[in-house]
Amino acid sequence: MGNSDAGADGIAFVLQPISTSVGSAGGGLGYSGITPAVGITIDTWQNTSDGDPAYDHIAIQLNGNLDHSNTNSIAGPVTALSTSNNIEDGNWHSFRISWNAATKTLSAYVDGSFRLAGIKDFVADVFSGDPLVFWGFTGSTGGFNNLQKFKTALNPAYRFIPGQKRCINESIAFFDSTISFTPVVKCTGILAMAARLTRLMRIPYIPIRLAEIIR
Ligand SMILES: [Ca+2]
Ligand SMILES: [Ca+2]
Repeated sequence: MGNSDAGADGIAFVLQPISTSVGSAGGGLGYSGITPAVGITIDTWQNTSDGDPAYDHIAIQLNGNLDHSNTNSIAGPVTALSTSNNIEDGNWHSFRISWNAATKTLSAYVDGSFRLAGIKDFVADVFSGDPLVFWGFTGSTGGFNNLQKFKTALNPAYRFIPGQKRCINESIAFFDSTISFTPVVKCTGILAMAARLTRLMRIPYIPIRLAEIIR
């Protein structure tokens, strides 16, 4: 999230059905205005107009609406880190999202600590019954900024055959170079394939099925 406590603005993990949607204005984390959508926001700048607390916070917010005081606010805000009010410390932080399709519970963990959960039938209530949506991250900065980055736990890679100089009509060896804090317990079918293609083609969103439990 950068290394300046005076920086801004934050990022959002976003589920949404239209892969080309983009957000607006710095305080919107690149998520503002994207609808329908489910977002887990990590916000490092206090916008009083959104009801932001002074500390760096995490929340679950629907339909690109960053205001914590209306019905699009599902959970939070709480501190993004369980141990500090500041997440802009120059360190990588693990971010785990879990969707339990049976209990309709979306949970978020940072650095291994549970932060918050929201219970809602997102497929029915947000996506009009469509279980196939895209995931990705948005982010923004404004007059105050930070270098905000994310990397995925799923890490496909490829290698050329020794001496190979081109890929047209020649094969490329793909392999899984994923490093995870715990075993990746469910990554099959469309998610696994799309993750590989996404990584290689630099597509910002890949499709997943909300019926699956993400770990
Ligand atoms: Ca903010
Ligand atoms: Ca901060």
